[in-house]
Amino acid sequence: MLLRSLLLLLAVVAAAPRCVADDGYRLWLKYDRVADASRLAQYRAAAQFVAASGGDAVLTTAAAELQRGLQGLLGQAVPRLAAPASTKRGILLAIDPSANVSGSSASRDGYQISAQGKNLVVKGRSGAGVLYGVFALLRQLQTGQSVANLSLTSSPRIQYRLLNHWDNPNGTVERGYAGSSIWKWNELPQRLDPRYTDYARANASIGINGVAINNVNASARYLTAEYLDKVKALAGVMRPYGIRVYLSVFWAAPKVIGGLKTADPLDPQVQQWWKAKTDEIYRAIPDFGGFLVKANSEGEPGPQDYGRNHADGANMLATALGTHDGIVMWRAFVYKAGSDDRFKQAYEEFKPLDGKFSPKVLVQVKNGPIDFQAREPFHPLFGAMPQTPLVLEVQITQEYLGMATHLVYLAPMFKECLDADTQTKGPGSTVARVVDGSLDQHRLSGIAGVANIGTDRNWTGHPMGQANWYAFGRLAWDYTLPSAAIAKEWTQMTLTREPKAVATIVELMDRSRDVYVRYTTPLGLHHIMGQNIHYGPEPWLAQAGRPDWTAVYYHKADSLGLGFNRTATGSNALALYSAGVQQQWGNPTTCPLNYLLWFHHVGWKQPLRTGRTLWNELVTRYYTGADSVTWMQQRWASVQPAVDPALHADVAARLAIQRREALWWRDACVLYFQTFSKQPIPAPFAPPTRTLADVKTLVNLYQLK
Ligand code: BDP
Repeated sequence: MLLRSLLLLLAVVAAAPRCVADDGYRLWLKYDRVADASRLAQYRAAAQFVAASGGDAVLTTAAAELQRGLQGLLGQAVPRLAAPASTKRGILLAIDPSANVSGSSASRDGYQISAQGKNLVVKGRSGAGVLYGVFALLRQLQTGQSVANLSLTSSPRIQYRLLNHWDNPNGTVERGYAGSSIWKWNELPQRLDPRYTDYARANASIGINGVAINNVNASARYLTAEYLDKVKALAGVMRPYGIRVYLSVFWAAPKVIGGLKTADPLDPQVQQWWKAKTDEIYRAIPDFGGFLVKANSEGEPGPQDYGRNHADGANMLATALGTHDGIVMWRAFVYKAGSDDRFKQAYEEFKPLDGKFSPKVLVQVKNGPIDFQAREPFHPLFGAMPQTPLVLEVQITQEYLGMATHLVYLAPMFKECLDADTQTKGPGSTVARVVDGSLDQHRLSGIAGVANIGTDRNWTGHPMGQANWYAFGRLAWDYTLPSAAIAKEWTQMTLTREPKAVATIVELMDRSRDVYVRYTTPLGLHHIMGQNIHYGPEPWLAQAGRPDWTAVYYHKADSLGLGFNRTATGSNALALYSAGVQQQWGNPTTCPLNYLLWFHHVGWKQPLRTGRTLWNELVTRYYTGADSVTWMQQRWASVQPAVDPALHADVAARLAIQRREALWWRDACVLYFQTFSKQPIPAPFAPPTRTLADVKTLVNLYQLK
């Protein structure tokens, strides 16, 4: 009797849904059992087996992932068979190089999902294609879509979809806000942290197919035999997920670890060193992706140290790659001290090199001309180098966007750049079409996101930061997806399926970036953040290592007005854009207000098209921006019943910090700029209750060593 009750008790406990606080580790791949009974029945009927034949490693990953997903979502194990079972309905996985994957490109990564008789078939042009198809199918189930007569085809628009890790050998992450580096160099290659596999799965689920694992401010150490052994071990974890490993390289490595006297790209010994090193890498990692290079930028060495240019450097590495299937991504993030306008630097160095790069080289360009500010106009190099494939680099880690305390959903920002029309080949010459290669018929195309991933249990510090990792991958695959649609699928897979809560969260996410811009850098202000740490406001910063690291260099506030005159009467950086763009942005009455102070020095009392003067508009944006954080808090509070309690509390607490810091930004900027405008705070807003001196002490606190 006792035994029977005990067994009964055990059975009850085992059957009960597991009730653990959601620590965020599972990201959007939760695979919790489907709650809707009719959907569950539909899925169970359609997925009684998984059939896949062949030994392709990525196909094997796909089959295992499908089984894992189905087991969770359906609440029952689904067997894998070598061939379809005639009496049952199931899901067939197959590699078919001629699968009809639609899309603009004939990518090997494309997939097709269709009904075939009573079964569903997921075909890919390669193992990776099948894996992406499986994740697409699982996404259908996770978001509660019907699978009856399912027909989906998709192919990525961009070929190289990379995360860039700014991780250092000592475990720190440059501009990382989610703990330490996930790579445990001291343990590699003997111990493979299970987290590497979970990381690879997450990336594959959103179509990412490459990772540059180390900081662009690179250590030469990664090229030593000792470290290549470790990199090889990581590559082995990534490979079954269709992900290739890339390395950021330190330009002076031939000197530092090679014992040479020079790193001159035209020196035969240097060339030989890189060739031998590259061959050594490919012997260890046959599918090695290639090199990412930051050279002659922010103190890093480069070919200019020897009187050579970026093309000399990049082409030397391309020659070293030889017939290996790898590429060079050469960064265009360069600026020299002493220029009148940093905005123009990269353009001036790179534009003349268009046509001089070897076919294996892509030039990697940040979304905007300065440096990952909360809002930048698109980089003028997009459209200006038609003979060179350009990689778009965006920052997923929120260096200038509130790190891991501010909720800022970045898809709208990424899309703002991708959708921007360079007009270089007439209307419709968008940045996206430059990047995907279609505008200038390039064979290679790439996009890179600087990762926001660390050892925090939930990967990204801010739980909502996961959405930015997710959105980057989805947009890299298909930049036409709307931000809100991506936010919706992420929310449904990650936070809740309750429709009202989903709608609320999506709205909050989709507005969050604009809110952030309003309370930090409205109307086109930029680079007025705290020195070095890049956190909080410091618009009064006038002394730094270089003038273009101060704030006053950029906002140019004086008794007359505010903003950087980049028209012909100023630095004339506007001349770097096509005629159509110049025409619109060059005139303050037609320049979008979001870019106004990027290009114009506007009088404090100048009326804007909102009907307010510049000063009043500025104050209005700072105040309404900060108040919108209260709105975000209220919206978040309203979804409390639908979201995991621990996660809800975590986000609520971070929103409270965000509110405090939005007021910090507001007061700092309004009080500081008021010393120039000499204008009162307009009604209905109440002047800050603290003084500028009070606010300045807060900045100092954040910069305590
Ligand atoms: C800046 C970061 C710096 C990076 C640099 C880069 O502050 O840490 O090294 O970008 O992209 O925004 O190279």
